[in-house]
Amino acid sequence: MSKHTNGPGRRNFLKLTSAVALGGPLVAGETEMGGGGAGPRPRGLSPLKITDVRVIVTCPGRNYVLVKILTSEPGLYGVGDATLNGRELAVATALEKHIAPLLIGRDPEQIEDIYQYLYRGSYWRSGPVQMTAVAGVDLALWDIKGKRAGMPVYQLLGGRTRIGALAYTHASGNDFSEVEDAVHRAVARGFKCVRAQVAIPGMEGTYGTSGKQRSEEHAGRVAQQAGLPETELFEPGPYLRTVPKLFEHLRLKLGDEVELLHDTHEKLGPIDAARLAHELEPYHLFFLEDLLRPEHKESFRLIRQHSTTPLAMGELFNSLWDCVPLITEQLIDYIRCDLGHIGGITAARKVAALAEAFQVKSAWHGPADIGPPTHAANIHVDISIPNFGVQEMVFFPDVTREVIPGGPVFKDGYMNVDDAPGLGTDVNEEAAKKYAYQRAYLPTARRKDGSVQDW
Ligand code: GCO
Ligand code: MG
Repeated sequence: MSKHTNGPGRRNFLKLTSAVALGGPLVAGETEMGGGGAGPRPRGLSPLKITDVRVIVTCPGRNYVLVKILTSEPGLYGVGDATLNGRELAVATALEKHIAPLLIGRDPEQIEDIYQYLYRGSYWRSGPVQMTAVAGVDLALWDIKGKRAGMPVYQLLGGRTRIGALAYTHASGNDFSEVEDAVHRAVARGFKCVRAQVAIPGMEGTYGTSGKQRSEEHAGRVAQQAGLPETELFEPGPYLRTVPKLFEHLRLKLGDEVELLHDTHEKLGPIDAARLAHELEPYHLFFLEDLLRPEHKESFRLIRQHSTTPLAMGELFNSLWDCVPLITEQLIDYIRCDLGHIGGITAARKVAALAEAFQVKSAWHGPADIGPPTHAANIHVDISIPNFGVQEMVFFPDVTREVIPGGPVFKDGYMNVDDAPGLGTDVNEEAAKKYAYQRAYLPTARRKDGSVQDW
C-alpha cells in the first residue's frame, strides 16, 4: 500500500461518522487524495457550502421557474429548472419557503444525500409540486458538480455511450394531408422520428393540434374567461375511428422508413386503449404514448395481452416507485418520465438502471413547458446510459434563449450537448426581470354531455 491514502483517512472518517450520528450535514473535512508520480501531492477540493438559493419566476414566451444555487466558492453556482405548467407559483413557494432554508450551509457536492433528505426527509413524499422543486435543486447541484470538476455532466454519469440522442418532433394538422405535409417538413429538417396527431372531426381542439372549440358551448356551461383554462371536447368513438386511418394514410404516402409515434395523452379507458394499440399494429409505430391515466397501471396488462404495438408511459409519474410495476412486469417498452417532475438526474439514473434490467428503454418527456436545463439534463442522461430509446425535443424561441441561454443542439436527427462544464445552461437574471409571470393553465377537456374528461 502506498503511503498516500485513498479516500478519507481515519481521522476524517471519525469526523464523518460523528457528523452523521449527530444528524448534521455530511462534512468529511480535508481529504487526502491518492497521489503517485512526481510533483506536489493533490489535496482534494476545498469544502463547499450552499450560501443562497434564488428562485426566478419569468415568462419569456411562457412561464418558467429557475433555481439558482450559489456556493461559498466565488463565482461557482448551478442553475436548475423547476417549471410545473399551470402550478408554477406553488413550486416557487415550496422552494422559497420550505426547501431553501433546508439547503443553506449544506455541502452541494452531496447530491444523493440532499435528494434523500428532500424526498424522504419531508415525510410528505412525492407529488408533482414537491418533486418538481426537488428536480430544480438536483439539476443545479449536478451543474455545480460538473463546473467544479471541469466536466460536462454526462462525463460524471459514466461518459458517452452514443454519438447523440435520437430525437423526435411533433407533426400535426387539421386533416390527414396537413399531417402528411408536417411530417415531410420534419423529415426535411433531419428528423428520423416524428409524432403525428390529427384533429378529430367534430372535435376541433383535439390535444396536439392547433384548432380550438370550447365544449362549454356544447355543455351549456359558463363561457371561457380570460386567464382561465380553455376547455376542449373529446369523445372516444370518433378518436378511435380516426387515428388508425391517419396512420394508414401516412404509411401509404410516406412508406415505412420514417419512424412514427402517437400520443394518446392518457385519454382512453382500458378496452379502448387495447383496441387502438391492436388496430395500429399494421402501421408499426415506434411507440404509442400514454394510453391510460397514471392511476391505472394494472390495466396495461390487458393492453399487452392484445397488442404488439410498442408502448410508452410515464410523463405524469413523480417517482421511481410509480414506474416499478410497468417496468418489472415488462408492460411497457419505453419509460418516459419527466426529469423535471420526478426529482431530476438523481431520480432518472435510478429509473434508467431499473429499466435496463428489464429491457425497457428511456424516452424522457421533452415538451416546451419545461425549461432548457431539464432538456440539457435529458441529453446528459441519454448519451450516458446503455438503454436510451428516443428523446422528445423542442426548438426554443429567441426570447426564451435570451433569458435561459445554452442547452442542447439538434443536428441530423440527433440532440447533443457540448463539453461545457456542468449542464451547459444558465439564467440571465436581468433579462428574466423583463418578463413577468402571467397566469396560465393547461387546457381541460369535457365530453359532449359536459362531464370531465382527461385532457
Ligand atoms: C408530450 C406531452 C406534453 C404535455 C405537456 C403538459 O408528450 O409532449 O404530452 O405536450 O401535454 O407537457 O404540460
Ligand atoms: Mg405526452
